[in-house]
Amino acid sequence: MRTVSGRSLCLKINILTLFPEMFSGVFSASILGRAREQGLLDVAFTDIRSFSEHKHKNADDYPFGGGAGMVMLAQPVLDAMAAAREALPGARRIYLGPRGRRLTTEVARSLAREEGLILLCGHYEGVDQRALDACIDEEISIGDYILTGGELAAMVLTDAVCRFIPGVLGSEESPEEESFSDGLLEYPQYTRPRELRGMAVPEVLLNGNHALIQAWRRRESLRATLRFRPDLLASAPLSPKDRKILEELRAEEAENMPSEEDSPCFSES
Ligand code: 4G0
Repeated sequence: MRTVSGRSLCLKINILTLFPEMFSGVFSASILGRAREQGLLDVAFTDIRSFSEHKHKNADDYPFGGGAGMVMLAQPVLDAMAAAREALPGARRIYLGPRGRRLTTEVARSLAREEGLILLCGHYEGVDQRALDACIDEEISIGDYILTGGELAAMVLTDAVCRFIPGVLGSEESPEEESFSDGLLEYPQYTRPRELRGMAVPEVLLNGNHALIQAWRRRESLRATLRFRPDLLASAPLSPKDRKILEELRAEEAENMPSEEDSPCFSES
C-alpha cells in the first residue's frame, strides 16, 4: 500500500444500506474500480436489514403521528452503525439527506483526508430521528432534490471524494486542474481527428506553442464561465489580465447580440 510520511492513504468507507446490491456496478467499473484494485479505496457494506430483530427482518415502520411513507427503524440502524464503527473506529459518520450541508469540491477534498467514512443511506421518508441524533456526525446533501434513497447520493459522494485520494487519478491528471478548482469552468477539449465532418480543431492547439495554448485555454475558461455560470466570477480568483479578457468577451458578446431591428418584438406588422 502507498504511504506518505508514514500514513497510509487508503480511504476506508463503510456504507450502511438496505440495498447493497445497488452499488456493485458503480464501484467495480472505471476509476472507482481501479482505485479499489490498487488498494487506494476500500469500500465495505453493512446490510442494515441483517441487524433487524424482527422475525421478518423489517427495517421500517409507519410514522408516529401519521402521514405518508415509512420511517426506518432506529434499532437496526444503531446496531449496524455500532458494527461499522468497530471496523472503522475513527471514521466520520455521515447521513445522506436533503437537509444536509451541500457537497462541494471543498467538502469532497476535506473528506478525502478523513481516517474513514461511514455513510448512512436512508430510504422511505428517512430514518427515526433518535438514531440520527445518537450516531451521526454530519448530514450531507448532494443537491436540492429528493431521491428515493440515499444510495445514489452515497455513490456520488464516494466518487467525488475518491478523486482527491493521491494516486487515484493518473499522475498527469490533477483534481486541481478540473472545473471549479480554480473557480472557473473548464476550457473545451478536442482529440483526433483534426477535422471531422467539416469541423476543425482550433489551430492554436495543433502547433505546440504551450504559452499560446495556455493563454487560449484561460480565455476559453473565462468565456465558458461568463456564458454558463456568470455567478462563479464573483468569487473566482481573477488577475488583472483575466479582467481585461472578460471585458473583451463581454464586448464580443454584445456585438453578437441581434440588433433591435432584427428582433421580432420590434417588427412593424
Ligand atoms: C432522508 C439524499 C433521506 C430524508 C437522500 C429522504 C436526496 C438526498 C432520504 C428523506 C435522499 C440529497 C425527508 C424525503 C433519502 N434524497 N439531496 N433520499 N426525506 O442528497
